[in-house]
Amino acid sequence: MTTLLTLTVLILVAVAIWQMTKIFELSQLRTETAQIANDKDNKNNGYLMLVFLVFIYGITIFSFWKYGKFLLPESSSAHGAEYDSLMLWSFVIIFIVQTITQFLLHYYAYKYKGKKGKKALFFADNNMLEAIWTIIPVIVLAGLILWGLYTWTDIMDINDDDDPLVVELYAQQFNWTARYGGADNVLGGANVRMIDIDKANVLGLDEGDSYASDDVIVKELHLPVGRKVNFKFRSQDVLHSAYFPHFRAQMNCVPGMTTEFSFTPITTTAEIRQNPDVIDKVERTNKIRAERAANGEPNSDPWEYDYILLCNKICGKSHYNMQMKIIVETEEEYNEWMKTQRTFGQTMASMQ
Ligand SMILES: [Cu+2]
Repeated sequence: MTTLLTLTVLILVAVAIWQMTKIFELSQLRTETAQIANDKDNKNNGYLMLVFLVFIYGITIFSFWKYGKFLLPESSSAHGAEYDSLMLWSFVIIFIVQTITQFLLHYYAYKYKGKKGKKALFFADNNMLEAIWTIIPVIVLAGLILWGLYTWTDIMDINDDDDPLVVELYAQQFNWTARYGGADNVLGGANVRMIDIDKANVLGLDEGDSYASDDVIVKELHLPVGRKVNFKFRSQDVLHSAYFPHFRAQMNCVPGMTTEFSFTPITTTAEIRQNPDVIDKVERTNKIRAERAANGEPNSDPWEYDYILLCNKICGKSHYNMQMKIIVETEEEYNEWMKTQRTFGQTMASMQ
């Protein structure tokens, strides 16, 4: 990669020097006829336009073929399907429009290439044409924007209907911590000023707040399938962004304020591991890892597919590795897991 970048920079520097020499030459006010394109030059450039057209179509098809398999599997949240179809339709429209317009652009550049004695036609305007290429994009874009607005309003409608599970996600350089409201499903008051490392009060919970004593603080996020989760995000230091790619969700974590997002997981971890795309991805990855293991290279342990929470704001040098595992499970499994967790009150009592 570094070699490629260095090579690109060198080529660009060479092109820049060549262009500067050319500008210098042209500024010498010599009227050299060699600088004016002749029919042969125009013809070559015309053909190059067609070659470039084939190149961009070719590279598009190649990219679909080569990188299509790196896309995320189907969404594991209730709102994700709508989000995905909005995205898909936007891409389909952009793709069709770009295929047609690139063809027109390059084909006409080829067709009307310069020729000695050929004169350009002065064509002022055509109302019909202008109406067509104004009205069609207006209708399509207005449709997409309205659909986007409705989808956005729907996704961002955060309310307490349907008894949502309340979970706080706390971001700091460079890790995540999750906090559940406990038996009462209410988060106790917290503030970074109340952080007390000696007592392991790492999230700054208000020890005097009765709601806080049953809160459960964990480093692995467990969610019951089919239940709405209302997330509250806090950050200790800088801007972070809680990114749940598999659930098509993202929200900024801003120091000094609480932000919110809500979604309902609909597929358990066990179920997504049975998804054909996921099985294929795991197989491919583990094949590479097996080769690594055979060569005694690092990162060679077999990989198991998991949902993951990532940070999507470049927040510092270990940003790339700021992540937390998410496990979506049945309600029974979730309850079993929750029973094994210590409450904040218990942790504080053990520190006395
Ligand atoms: Cu971060």
